[in-house]
Amino acid sequence: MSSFFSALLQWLSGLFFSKTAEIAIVGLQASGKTSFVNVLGTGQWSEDVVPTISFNLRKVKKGNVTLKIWDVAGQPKYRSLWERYCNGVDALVFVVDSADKEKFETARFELHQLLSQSSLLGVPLLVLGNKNDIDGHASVNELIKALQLDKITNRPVSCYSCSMKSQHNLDIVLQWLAARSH
Ligand SMILES: Nc1nc2c(ncn2[C@@H]2O[C@H](COP(=O)(O)OP(=O)(O)OP(=O)(O)O)[C@@H](O)[C@H]2O)c(=O)[nH]1
Ligand SMILES: [Mg+2]
Repeated sequence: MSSFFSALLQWLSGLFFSKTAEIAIVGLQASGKTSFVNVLGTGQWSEDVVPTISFNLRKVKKGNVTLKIWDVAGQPKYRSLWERYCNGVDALVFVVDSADKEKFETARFELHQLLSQSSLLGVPLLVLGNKNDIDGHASVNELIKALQLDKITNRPVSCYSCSMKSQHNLDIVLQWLAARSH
């Protein structure tokens, strides 16, 4: 009976009290990080996006969940900033252009470099293989292998194939992010 009441209380509090998740989005330049935040915020795809300088902070409200999102620039000169913006977040999102296989090795290096920071120990990781609307894109299994995601053992890791352009799989991505809220 007590578990029934605690489940009921949890359900009611979900209805009336808002929850927040703080998320940092990183990844190489042109992988689609800002496009992702734009699609989440507006529900609309737009080609009209410029390379990020340093970072953008955006708040996106979905139901009773507010996502506070650090959209960090991916060009090489900004990558040393990633750890600073990832510090203290509820989840890390690493976006990869799954159609640009030549960049996988650099993406793998930068991802593992970031995760080796002791300040980020245990923070859940979501890897998004973006641009799956493009022919020849890598599958989830190919991404797991190329980015050596199976070697990450010190945190929960998920990987989805998606497209900001066609909005494919964004519903499960949003569910994953909302589940990090508290
Ligand atoms: N085909 C396709 N193109 C996409 C998709 N998502 C983003 N793009 C394009 O990829 C390019 C880069 O997108 P951005 O969102 O600016 O990439 P970013 O990761 O924020 O780049 P930086 O801010 O430089 O780190 C743009 O021309 C987008 O229109 C997608 O799902 N499919
Ligand atoms: Mg950007």
